[in-house]
Amino acid sequence: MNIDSTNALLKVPTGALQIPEFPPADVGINQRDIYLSLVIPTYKERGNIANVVKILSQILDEFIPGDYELIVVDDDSPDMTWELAQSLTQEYPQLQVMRRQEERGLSSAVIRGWQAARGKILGVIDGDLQHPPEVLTQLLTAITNGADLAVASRHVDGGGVSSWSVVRRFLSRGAQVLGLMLLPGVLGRVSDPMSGYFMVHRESVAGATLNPVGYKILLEVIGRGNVKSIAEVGYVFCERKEGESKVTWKQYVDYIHHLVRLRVSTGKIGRVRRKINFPLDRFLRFALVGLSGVFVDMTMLYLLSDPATLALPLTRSKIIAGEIAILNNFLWNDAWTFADVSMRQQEWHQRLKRFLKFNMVCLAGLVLNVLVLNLVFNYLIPNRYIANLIAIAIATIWNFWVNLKLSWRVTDVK
Ligand SMILES: Nc1nc2c(ncn2[C@@H]2O[C@H](COP(=O)(O)OP(=O)(O)O)[C@@H](O)[C@H]2O)c(=O)[nH]1
Ligand SMILES: [Mg+2]
Repeated sequence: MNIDSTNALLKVPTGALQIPEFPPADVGINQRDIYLSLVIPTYKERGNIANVVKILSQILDEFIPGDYELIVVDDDSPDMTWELAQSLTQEYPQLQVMRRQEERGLSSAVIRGWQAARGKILGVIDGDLQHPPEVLTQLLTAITNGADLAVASRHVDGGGVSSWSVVRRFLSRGAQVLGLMLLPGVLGRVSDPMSGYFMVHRESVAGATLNPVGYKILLEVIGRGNVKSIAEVGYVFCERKEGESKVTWKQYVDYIHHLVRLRVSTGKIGRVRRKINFPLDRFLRFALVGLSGVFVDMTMLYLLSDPATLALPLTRSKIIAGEIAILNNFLWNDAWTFADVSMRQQEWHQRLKRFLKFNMVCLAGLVLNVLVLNLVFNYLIPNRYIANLIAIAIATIWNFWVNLKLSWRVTDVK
């Protein structure tokens, strides 16, 4: 009998990046719960993947035979890593492969893999053999001994980096110090918060919506999960033999973005934010667009009314300049601040309607601006610049709030 034992590709989970409390019913080759699900995120690891699967399988077959699965999550690598990995599933039935075509990025790849996992323990290891596979058994032992989270660390006894340049060592440590200042409650709990090699109990992360940017998934797990006890195991970050690192400057920028986002959404600030439920990200984008409008307005005013240029009358120039600034702001807000909403209503008449509403709201905002300026200046603070700042702030909030409720609102309800 010729049974094809190749696993089908795993379906890519969609929606929020949230780990379910129990394994989803429709995953994988067999429905039985298992102990460990180890995710291997890959991008262009064709030269490594076969070796990685072979070594990991050897170790785990010996340590927890039949009680684990390997999940390769490949972001549609141009070198077809996913295809090669898929061809290995005949020989390694505990291996499953997910090919992502819609999403990208290391952290979300790991979470998508965990979402499809059957294991009680969720783990991650790089697919390039820089994480020494033999440390797996120590991590598993630490978990069995009661840790919620076991992290392979370069900065405890037995740990280190083998071939990093001075620059990369410096950046890595700098990133850690910055993180410690911004998020001591998260980064202070482990010696190597940048580690991408760890295992965690499903129940410690289930239910939390993870929201990572870039590379540092462990920060999310500690910051948003419910991790009580942490164990660390030293390891030496090995040299890469095949393929190349995908770390670029973007990862450092992403990292800072990630820290700030975690800072704002967890802890005290996060609790207050959730209570008042204010869309801060959106507001900041709106305010930034508003600032760009000031420059447009100023430039237009100069071009139209300055004696050195067109020398039109001031009021007429200001009306035109103001209107162009409003148009500028509308276009940016439509394409960026409220992109999620406008994407669902792209027809021209819908756009025009939004623009007209935006225009009206901004004009009303201008009236409000003048009113507040007069009130504050005459009755509260007799300093015209401070009064103006307050007036601008109030008008901006007004503009934002009314536009949020009125202009960028999904009106086509099915
Ligand atoms: N799925 C997926 N994997 C990625 C992505 N970027 C990196 N990886 C994988 O994540 C692991 C670590 O990446 P690497 O570039 O080696 O980082 P470094 O070891 O810190 O230099 C490797 O297995 C990569 O193939 C990505 O965008 N998507
Ligand atoms: Mg690597």
